[in-house]
Amino acid sequence: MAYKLYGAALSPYSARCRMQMYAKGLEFEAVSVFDKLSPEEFAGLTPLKKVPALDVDGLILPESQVIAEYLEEVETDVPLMPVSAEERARVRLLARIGDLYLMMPLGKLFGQVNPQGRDPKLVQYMFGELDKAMGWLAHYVDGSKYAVGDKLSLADCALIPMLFFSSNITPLFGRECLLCETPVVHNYFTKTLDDPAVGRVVQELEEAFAKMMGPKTEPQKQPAE
Ligand SMILES: N[C@@H](CCC(=O)N[C@@H](CS)C(=O)NCC(=O)O)C(=O)O
Repeated sequence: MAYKLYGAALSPYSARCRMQMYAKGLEFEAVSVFDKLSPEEFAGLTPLKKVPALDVDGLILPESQVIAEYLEEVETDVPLMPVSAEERARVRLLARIGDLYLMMPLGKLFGQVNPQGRDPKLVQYMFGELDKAMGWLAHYVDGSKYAVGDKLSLADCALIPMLFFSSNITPLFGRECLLCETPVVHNYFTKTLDDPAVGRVVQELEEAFAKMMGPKTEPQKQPAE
């Protein structure tokens, strides 16, 4: 099958699909939607107008979770779902906690990054929601290298890009290491970077995030004349 992934470098949902496709060893063409397509062209592909969308020989599938499940069904050589029903349920639960309860406050905080015009009450509320979601993740992850069991799963594909965002956005609000405040999650995030598919995606996200933030001002070594 010929795959084309319509995505965006910084989108955690696109990163979720890339991680799965890297782990499965699937070839695909990556199309950076917001650079390459007009809004009309993208709307012609999917009325949701959201990335990612996967083109499978002309069939366009939107929604990262739907894409993930589709790929699990058709590309079975490297499965990213555990065998037992209990572990499979936990994979789905963790991805769902990420989708519903982690991404909601993160999305709102992303809109508040600029200190000018920031709404402190909204920010405080969203940090409360984020803290709750981190606590729920801590309850359900194994606390080892992978979220569930001893292999990469769809839970890792969903969560790692979201945790990358949590750890990069929150310092802009003065919470220097949000993940360190939840050691089980922090441990999981740092250990899983060893996995080649995880490491590759996190590096891509780091590059895209650095590009978005612009060049850092180097500290002055010499006193100004
Ligand atoms: N539930 C969707 C969320 C996708 C999403 O919100 N993508 C964002 C980028 S991270 C987007 O395309 N935003 C553009 C828009 O909403 O118009 C999924 O899992 O794929």
